[in-house]
Amino acid sequence: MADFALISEYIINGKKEELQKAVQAALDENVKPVDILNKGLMAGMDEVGSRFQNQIFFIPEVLFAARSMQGAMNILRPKLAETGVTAPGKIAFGTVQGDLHDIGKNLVRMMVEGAGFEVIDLGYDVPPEKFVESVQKSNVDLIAMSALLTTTMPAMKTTIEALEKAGLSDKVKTLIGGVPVDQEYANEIGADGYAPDAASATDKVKELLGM
Ligand code: B1M
Repeated sequence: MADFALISEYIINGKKEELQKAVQAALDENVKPVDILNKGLMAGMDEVGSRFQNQIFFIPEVLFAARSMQGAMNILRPKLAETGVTAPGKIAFGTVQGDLHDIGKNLVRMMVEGAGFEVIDLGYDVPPEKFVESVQKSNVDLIAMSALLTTTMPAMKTTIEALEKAGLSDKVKTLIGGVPVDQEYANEIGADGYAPDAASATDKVKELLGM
């Protein structure tokens, strides 16, 4: 009998090796991969998000949890694919053009990936055309942009304009985040959403993709 509560505990406490063993043991017992994902891993990540929002957890705890989640997903992903379970959406992440800060973007990406979404990481200093290309070639559902500098915030607007120019505005949602931006700025540049931190970014992604 799979111990989903234990799997969740390992995520919450960032115990990557123990988690991988528990996930493998559950698979060996023929537990459905989708149940391991939803009842064990996701439940754990939801708790991590909630503790982060309530300031019980801070960045290091979230990073450990996210790394554990990634380790578990490396084992689980092929099994999920075999059983026809697909990710609920594809998100392209990038720190906008001119900006080299990627720690926050990586944290947000790990949390969103932990929530079961397929992610493409375009890296940092990402020009608008690379975001556009990710929609055209990889069919992403949401563009997630990060900026840490007041001087690079305008690149978010330029990216949204580039998506509009390419006729992709109806096809893809946009989410922005990072210290210098806020909801007001998101409204000003026509972004579909803004999130202040990694946990709320995951909730916002779900909301924007209609979940
Ligand atoms: Co830079 N830097 N930096 N820096 N740096 C800041 C941002 C700064 C505030 C420091 C300061 O002056 N007090 C300042 C910006 C001032 C401003 O524009 N108003 C600054 C500056 C000026 C610079 C340089 C210009 C310095 C220079 O060379 N003169 C230069 C610029 C380089 C460039 O980008 N072109 C520079 C360089 C660097 C390093 C390369 C040395 C390094 C980055 C390394 C890296 O990322 N790989 C660096 C760092 C580390 C910082 C600080 C110290 C920390 C940033 C960080 O990683 N925070 C930062 C000061 C600070 O914030 N205390 C600073 C931790 C991270 C987890 O938080 O990124 O905020 P954060 O992400 C949060 C939220 O913002 C949000 O969720 C995350 C997790 O909760 N979030 C999103 C982020 N992206 C999101 C996306 C979303 C949703 C939420 O949806 C898509």
